[in-house]
Amino acid sequence: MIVKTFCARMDHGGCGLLVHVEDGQIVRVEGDPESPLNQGTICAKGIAQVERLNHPDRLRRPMKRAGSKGEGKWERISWEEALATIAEKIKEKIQQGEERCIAFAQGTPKGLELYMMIRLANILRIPNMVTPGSICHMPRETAAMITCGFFPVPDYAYPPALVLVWGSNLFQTNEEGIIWSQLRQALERGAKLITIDPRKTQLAARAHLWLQPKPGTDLALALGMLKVIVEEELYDKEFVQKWTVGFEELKRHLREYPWKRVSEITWIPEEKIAGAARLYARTRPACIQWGNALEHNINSVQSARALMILKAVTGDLDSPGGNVNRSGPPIMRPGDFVLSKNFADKREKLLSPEFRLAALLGFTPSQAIVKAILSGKPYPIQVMYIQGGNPLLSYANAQETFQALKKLEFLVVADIFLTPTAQLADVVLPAATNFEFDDVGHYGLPHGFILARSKVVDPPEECWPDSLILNELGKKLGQEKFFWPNLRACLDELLKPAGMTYEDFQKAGILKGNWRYRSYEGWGFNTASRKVEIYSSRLEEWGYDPLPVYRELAQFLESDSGRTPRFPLIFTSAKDPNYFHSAYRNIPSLRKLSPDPVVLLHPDTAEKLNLQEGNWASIETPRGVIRQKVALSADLDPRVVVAAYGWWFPERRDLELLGWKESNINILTDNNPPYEPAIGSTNLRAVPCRVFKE
Ligand SMILES: Nc1nc2c(c(=O)[nH]1)N[C@H]1C(S)=C(S)[C@@H](COP(=O)(O)OP(=O)(O)OC[C@H]3O[C@@H](n4cnc5c(=O)[nH]c(N)nc54)[C@H](O)[C@@H]3O)O[C@H]1N2
Ligand SMILES: Nc1nc2c(c(=O)[nH]1)N[C@H]1C(S)=C(S)[C@@H](COP(=O)(O)OP(=O)(O)OC[C@H]3O[C@@H](n4cnc5c(=O)[nH]c(N)nc54)[C@H](O)[C@@H]3O)O[C@H]1N2
Ligand code: SF4
Ligand SMILES: [Mo]
Repeated sequence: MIVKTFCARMDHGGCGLLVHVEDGQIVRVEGDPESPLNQGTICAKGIAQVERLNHPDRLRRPMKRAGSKGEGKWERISWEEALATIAEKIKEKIQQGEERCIAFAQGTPKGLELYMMIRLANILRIPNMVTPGSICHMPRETAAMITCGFFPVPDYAYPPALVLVWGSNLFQTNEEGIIWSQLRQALERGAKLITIDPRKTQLAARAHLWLQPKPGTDLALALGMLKVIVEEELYDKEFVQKWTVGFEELKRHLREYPWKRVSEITWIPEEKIAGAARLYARTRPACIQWGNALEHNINSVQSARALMILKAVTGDLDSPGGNVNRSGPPIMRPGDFVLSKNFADKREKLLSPEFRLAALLGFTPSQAIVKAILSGKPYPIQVMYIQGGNPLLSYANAQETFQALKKLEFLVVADIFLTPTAQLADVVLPAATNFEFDDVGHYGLPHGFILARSKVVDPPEECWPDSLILNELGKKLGQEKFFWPNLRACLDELLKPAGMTYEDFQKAGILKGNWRYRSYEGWGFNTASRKVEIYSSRLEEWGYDPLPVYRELAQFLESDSGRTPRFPLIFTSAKDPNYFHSAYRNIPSLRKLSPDPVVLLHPDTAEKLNLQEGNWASIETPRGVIRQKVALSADLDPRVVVAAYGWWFPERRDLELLGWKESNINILTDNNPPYEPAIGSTNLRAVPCRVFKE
């Protein structure tokens, strides 16, 4: 039997797949040639899903801790007991009037389960919902909303005449479900390419112009490019005049970014900055493909704002081949699904209301939770439920995260494997995963469509979909009226406003909204001024910079006051093409492709450090030391190293929590202030470090 569905959980998903089933087991997965997003392409991770689903180490039944935390002793329990235990803990806090001491946490959102979790939290008036939002997508999304009232996606199909790829490795990450082959097709149809990346990625290698910035200086570069475009009058005068506010203020602001200063900050020659700005502004239509790298420092929101301004002044915002507004299908809105009205005063109750953009979206940055667990301030967090996340590997400052998770009174983790984080839990729940239940892909994403991620096989043994776990937990907590008899009923309700059932949706596969260009022409933009707000009065009102101001990242300066810096190199990172964050190191075919955590060094740097390809090197910051295996790349700036992210060793049962701290990049990162002031991003990249031979 062959079932059509969509890929998920190996990145943000989106490829249409043909899943081959024999005797109730998935035996093979291939790309669906009829799917418009990928047209038959598939990647190594997509193929490897078969190994993941049938993996011998999968969690298959609920368990509770038998020994001390992290000791690795477990006792099998029934779902009845698991749910009753969790409900009891939650009820206890609610009865004490301390529901704020509970936190729900989600890793990368995967599907409907995120919204189900927020729904349950809102019903129970649990304020803190931790997500990677402050360092993933939300800086871009909020910057876009504030500037023009929608999240602009690249219009590859038109196609653009130029694509500016900025801090994105789209060919290997398919960031936010924009499948790489869409960009490749635009390039094949003649689009010019500018890439901004410290690494020579596949995209950089084929770019007309590759700019190699000092990591963490993107905002300065964007301001430098804007200065060229404004001074040389390369912008779309009519659009700027008619549809923007704050252009004159921007002009004045840019005086503070003379080319020379920008060049010194970014390490990019002045002429190259000007060349990129001219090529970008003169080639119309152009779109920007921005990536996650922009969000991994304390300038995250303002960097995204600067890129929004670049999109706007060229006049390509929401026009064909630019970055467009894709309205979604008329299904239940996420805000309604999560019952945000039931907890209207949530913002005031958050741990960190000072991050106003995070509060607006209703999430709590991870460091705020970690600090509250450890310090009890502004109030303690004692109970935590983590779903589909591995904070020991993904949160900044892993040592502190470890201390915090250990200190919790009660920790529940739902995962498909016994990760280092799950090993610290009191109760572990075996999640079913994609292909094992019906789900909606791209729900809540701004791409203007949703995908029917149909179930293909039953989950193994006692694995349950996350959404079902929460649905049943909700009922156990006496909230029957907010939950459903089964997940299909929930999905039908979600689709009802579109006049269809989940079954109808499955037949359609993809459900799009009503897409049109320049939708602002009727009502204007969805901002207070009805224009694109180059100067943001909203940010000003909140006490933030109304125009993007570049700030030095200033990390670990206290330990580098001597004449020869102790931490002379800078590390940055990128996602591994063959894994999803910290997951799937236990999948044989993927491990063969990326066997070790690899740190990339320039050959001259390696020589000075007496390191050779294949040696194990130590990487150190004031937060800690890790080890990774050296590979050389002459394309790197000698002052920069690229470290691997997400590493633990599922096979190393001899190491504490399966080697959670051996090679984990977040042992090196910091979670202390300063933070990005509006959303709470921490510096995960551009971190000063020292590298030495083991
Ligand atoms: N230093 C540094 N830190 C980073 C980043 C970085 O680039 N550098 N990237 C950041 C970004 S962008 C993000 S989004 C976060 C990601 O942070 P996390 O989401 O915490 O990272 P993952 O390793 O993907 O953890 C997801 C877990 O979900 C499990 N899982 C898979 N499918 C399912 C399922 O269906 N149900 C359940 N319950 N579990 C499932 C996997 O086994 C895995 O253990 O990390 C951030 N941290
Ligand atoms: N294979 C794979 N795919 C994934 C994921 C995964 O873990 N693995 N994770 C998913 C998630 S949650 C996310 S958020 C996306 C992220 O996907 P992307 O947006 O592509 O992000 P990254 O791969 O983290 O980094 C992108 C590029 O930024 C470069 N870079 C590093 N530092 C800087 C810098 O300071 N400035 C600039 N301009 N560039 C820099 C890196 O070299 C890299 O090539 O990928 C998604 N897809
Ligand atoms: S590119 Fe992403 S969505 Fe497509 S098959 Fe690979 S992992 Fe799945
Ligand atoms: Mo992410």
